[in-house]
Amino acid sequence: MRTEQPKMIYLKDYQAPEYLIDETHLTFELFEDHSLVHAQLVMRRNPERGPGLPPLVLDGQQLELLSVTLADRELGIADYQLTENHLTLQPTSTTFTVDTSVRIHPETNTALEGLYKSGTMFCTQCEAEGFRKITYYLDRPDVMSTFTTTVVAEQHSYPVLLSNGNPIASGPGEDGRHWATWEDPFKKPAYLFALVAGDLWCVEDSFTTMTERNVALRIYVEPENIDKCQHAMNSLKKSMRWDEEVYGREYDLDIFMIVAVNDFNMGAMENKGLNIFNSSAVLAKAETATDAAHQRVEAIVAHEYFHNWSGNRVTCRDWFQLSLKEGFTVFRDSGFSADMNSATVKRIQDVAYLRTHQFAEDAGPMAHAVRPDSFIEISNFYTLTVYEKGSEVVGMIHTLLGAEGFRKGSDLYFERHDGQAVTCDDFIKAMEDANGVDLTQFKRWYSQAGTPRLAVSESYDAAKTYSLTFRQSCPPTPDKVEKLPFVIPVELGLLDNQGGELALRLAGEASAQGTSRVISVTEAEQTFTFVDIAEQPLPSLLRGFSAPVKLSFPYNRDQLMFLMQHDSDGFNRWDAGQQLSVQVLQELIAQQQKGEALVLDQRLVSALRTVLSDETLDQAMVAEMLSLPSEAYLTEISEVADVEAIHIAREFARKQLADALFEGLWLRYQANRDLSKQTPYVAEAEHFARRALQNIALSYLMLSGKPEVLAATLEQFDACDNMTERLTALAVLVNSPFEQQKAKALASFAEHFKDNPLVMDQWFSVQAGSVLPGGLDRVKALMQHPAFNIKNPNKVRALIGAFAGQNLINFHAADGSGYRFLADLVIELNGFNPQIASRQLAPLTRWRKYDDARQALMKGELERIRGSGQLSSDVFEVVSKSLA
Ligand code: B3K
Ligand code: ZN
Repeated sequence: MRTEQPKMIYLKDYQAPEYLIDETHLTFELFEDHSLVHAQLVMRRNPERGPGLPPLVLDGQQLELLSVTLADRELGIADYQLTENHLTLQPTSTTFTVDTSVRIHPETNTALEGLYKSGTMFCTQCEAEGFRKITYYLDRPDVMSTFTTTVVAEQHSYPVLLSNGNPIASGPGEDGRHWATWEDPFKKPAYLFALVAGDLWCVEDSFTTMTERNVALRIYVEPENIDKCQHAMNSLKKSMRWDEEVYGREYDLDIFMIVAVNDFNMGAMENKGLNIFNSSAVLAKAETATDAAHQRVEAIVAHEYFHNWSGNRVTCRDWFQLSLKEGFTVFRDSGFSADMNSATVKRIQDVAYLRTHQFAEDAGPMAHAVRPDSFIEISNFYTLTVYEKGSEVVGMIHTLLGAEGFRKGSDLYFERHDGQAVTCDDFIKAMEDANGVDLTQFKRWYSQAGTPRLAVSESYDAAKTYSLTFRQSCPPTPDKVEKLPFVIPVELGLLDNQGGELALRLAGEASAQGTSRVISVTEAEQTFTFVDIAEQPLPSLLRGFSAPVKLSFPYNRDQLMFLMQHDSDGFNRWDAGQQLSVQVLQELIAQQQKGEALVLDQRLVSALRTVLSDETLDQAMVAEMLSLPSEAYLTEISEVADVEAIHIAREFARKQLADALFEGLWLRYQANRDLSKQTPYVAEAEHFARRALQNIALSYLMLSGKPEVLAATLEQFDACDNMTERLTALAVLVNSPFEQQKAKALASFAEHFKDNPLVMDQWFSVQAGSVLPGGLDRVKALMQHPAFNIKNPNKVRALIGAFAGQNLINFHAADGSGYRFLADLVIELNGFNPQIASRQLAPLTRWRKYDDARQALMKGELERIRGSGQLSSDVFEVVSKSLA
């Protein structure tokens, strides 16, 4: 544990490195009670930093230094300085080599950063600053080197020895050991280094690239998982083809490997040629993974693969530029998923997620710009803002330049910066240069935090002109109070009273330009006037969610119903439904707060009835439209969130809808369940769609409490051939009053899947999410279950993360018991896995949203964490910013 006080690091202090590393030669000797790392670094003075030979300051943490040699001379203790975080040497010439040997302890590394053990295998996670826990190095992304890595380990336990690049040699060693050497010819920063040693099996395939090169593809897993790799392999091949077709990007090494590990702090990691994945992001087959899990595997495999260009070939200069690779790569993987499935549904899901979670982050104490100006612990900045909002920012560039212009820009970016470590400004510059545009004002999206508001008003006059006035503002965030206007691309259309689309001609234009177009709002207040508009139109604004803003327009409910039916933009049809639901739910919340009887506006019922009976609509769209805004979203849009009223109002609406739409839901349910019975499971869009509708229908139907629904649920639970149907049936039972059937289903599920940790994660999550009273006690009891293990991040996320993040009515219990529980847990996690501890803290940082009593309780728990002893820099940063 550190002894130095955590300190803030600023982007403005960036300086190029004093020294560069051209070649890195590593040898790992892996043993059960320690490992040895021998490093040879071929280095030189960075010419950019001018003459002179300043001290060489290598990063290193938790390393036991055994020897250090500089320019072939072994150094004595007086020749170097060693502190908790650094080894400092004095070079005497502009080029030299440094050799070090260190001892490390992967076998006791519970932080899962650096070299560690997951089960019986050795693996690594180096991004962002984990390599310094492996050897002394310049552990920063602008130091790029070639790597040669030799791994030596006992042959029987570790038959497979992997590292980045291509395998070049291997052979037997002494005492039952063996070795393998890998060479990665592409220069890379240390955060992309990877090593794996274990008893692994692999699924093999191959891919022929656009220039007819043959690439070996391998997915390595523990033997019991060998039957769950095919979906990831298919996803990988599709990703490789898509990146060639859509971005012109070809894979570069002879081999591409994925390894699945059970203990992993996040989803996956794009190490060059050797991606390491959380097993939850690789393994999927019908019987054990849901449709959502299949889609997540496809998206993450693609994301990590796409990083080979957006991240590895062109990397970040410093960690403030993280969104350069992450925002862009999320944008790329979203495009891929949209092409593989329903584009509209993908957009709906991404936007719902952004609006619920990223907007909450933007409104909380950890708010930061897409390119932050400062941080204490970079691990805390792998955020929804850097990833999801970063992707929206790239998406706006795409919207402004069009697909062709964007491609010209990305081609120039990759060509100009191949092999370099660059900045977000370099990305923008390539987009500008390739298109001859000026994006200076647009760049404020990278430097200003907070979610912009866009208030729109209209006026129509007899001269057939229709004006829309946009007023933008952005609330203060911890970094800045005053914000300058953003460039906000607004895609819009105008509907006539038949639902047709009007031709759009702005005043001053010679002719109309289509019926859906993008205008750029660049000023604090700006009016756009359309001419030749024969009747008062209804605007459809921010189509496809063309900018990550909170737009308001005074629609009444009838207008929203009209848009739901007629808008040519599928996303806006859904969004009109969401806005209608929000209005209706907010009315119910107000009734509940006033102690009045709850009365549901029947227009919502009739709107959803129309959707439900529309056989022409994509069933996945129907499912999305039937989903009411979540409690988390209703919280996000509240000034002060009334936990109980939100829950009661939403449950009331669900029950009313279930009763009113029973017939339609039942028909849709049965038709799809029949199809599921007749067709074996297929992981494809059309089947995801019908199961999505089948399952949301079932969850409504169960609210009726009718015996035929209970029977149908039990039938589905028992007889289905896939996890999507089984888990939905289980979740429906768990949230139902049928105690006996629930207990029986939970027990049989656990018995059947007790040896499959990923399925048991789902079993934990379903129960953690149960909104019935007594949630905290259930979670505490489940922590005693033999399948639970607090050292495993997936288990913590499945049980505690799901409870605190999604089960709002139970987590926010008025007595503060949920908060106390979470704080205790964070204090415990802080002791062995700071990254996971800091992540789990997020719900407590949202205290501003709640009533005074809850605020006091939440802050009290944050203070308790702050005073609990030695905090990791991760937890320290979040707690201190939350209390500032
Ligand atoms: N680049 C990694 C994230 C690393 C997180 C380190 N704390 C995964 C990804 O975004 O692809
Ligand atoms: Zn990424």
